[in-house]
Amino acid sequence: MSWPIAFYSPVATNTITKDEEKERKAKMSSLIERYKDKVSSLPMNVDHDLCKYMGFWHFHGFWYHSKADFSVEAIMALQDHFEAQPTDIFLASHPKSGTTWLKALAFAIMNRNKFKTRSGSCPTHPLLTISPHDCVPFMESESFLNNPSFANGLMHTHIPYTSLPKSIISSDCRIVYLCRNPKDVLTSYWHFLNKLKDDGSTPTKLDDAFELFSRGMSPYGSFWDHVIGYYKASLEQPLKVLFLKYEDLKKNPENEVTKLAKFIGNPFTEEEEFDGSVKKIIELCGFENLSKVNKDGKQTSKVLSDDIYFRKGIVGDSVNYLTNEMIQTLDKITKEKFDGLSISFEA
Ligand code: PAP
Repeated sequence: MSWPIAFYSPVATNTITKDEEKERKAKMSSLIERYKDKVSSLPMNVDHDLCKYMGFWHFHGFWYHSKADFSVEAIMALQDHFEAQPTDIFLASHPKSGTTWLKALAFAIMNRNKFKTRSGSCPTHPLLTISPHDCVPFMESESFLNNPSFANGLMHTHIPYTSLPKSIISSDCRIVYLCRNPKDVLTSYWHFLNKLKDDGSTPTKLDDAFELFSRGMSPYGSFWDHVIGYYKASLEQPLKVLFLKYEDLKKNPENEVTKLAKFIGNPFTEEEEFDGSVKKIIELCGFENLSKVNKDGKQTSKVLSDDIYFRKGIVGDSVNYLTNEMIQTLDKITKEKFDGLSISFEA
């Protein structure tokens, strides 16, 4: 890229500094200007600040108080300039599919030898004090900041598979995709949206969130098409793309975490399997632990308050919110979209 790609070091910061915010805004303004013509030619939904790019809906311009920069302009810039390294690991997901959990697990697996103690959890482990979002950089946003280099090659993206920068597809880097039941994704997203509206603006009605979600008008586009892109890639290139499910992680964490460690090139040794290392990582990254860390009142994430990423962390909570009609509609879309693919959800 024309500016250095540098990532956060896993160090807690209470908030974005004024200089960082200024720098972020300046870079985003220049991106918005650079891609103005390209963006203006895209189909738009003005009511929801969305535009359709390469088959998926995305926010454009400054989104949400200008703090979160994951807009279509950022994707275009990454497509033009991002250079993946063969050793990179990209964690990918549709928003609200368990990103925070996957970030914590991959970070804990990759860095486990740095924070090893004989007796169990290491008191200086970053995940005991800071957000998984500050341990694993978000490509669409943090590639545009000059932060201390954190070059362990672990990143996260919400970009659909077919819109990824070409170097990610063509290099030997690996991708781990996490998918979740769409009914729980919608439920989680609706709560998230309304938590974001802490400025007193009118809450989004569930009916409206459902309507948009079922039409594929979510940030990063249709949930189903997003999943299909990565799922098909995982079938075509199983050594490059690992496809995981939130529900499987909940049901059989040891199996899934072992699979994840092997795929990202950090398999557990026989000794580790025997001495409980896998269990310790699962415990460290569990909802109970992470939400406690992030509920102690301090904001560690540079983008949003950490609390917003932790709600219930369970499977099937959607039944408590969605109407029968909504459930039937979403089940029908899922059945039609995933027809012929082995993607299914119990709940
Ligand atoms: P993001 O895509 O915006 O980063 P993401 O982490 O994918 O968000 O979604 C948040 C969901 O993951 C929340 O689900 P819920 O609303 O249904 O409760 C959140 O509670 C859940 N979550 C966060 N951390 C964990 C974890 N360690 N284990 C299980 N679920 C988790």
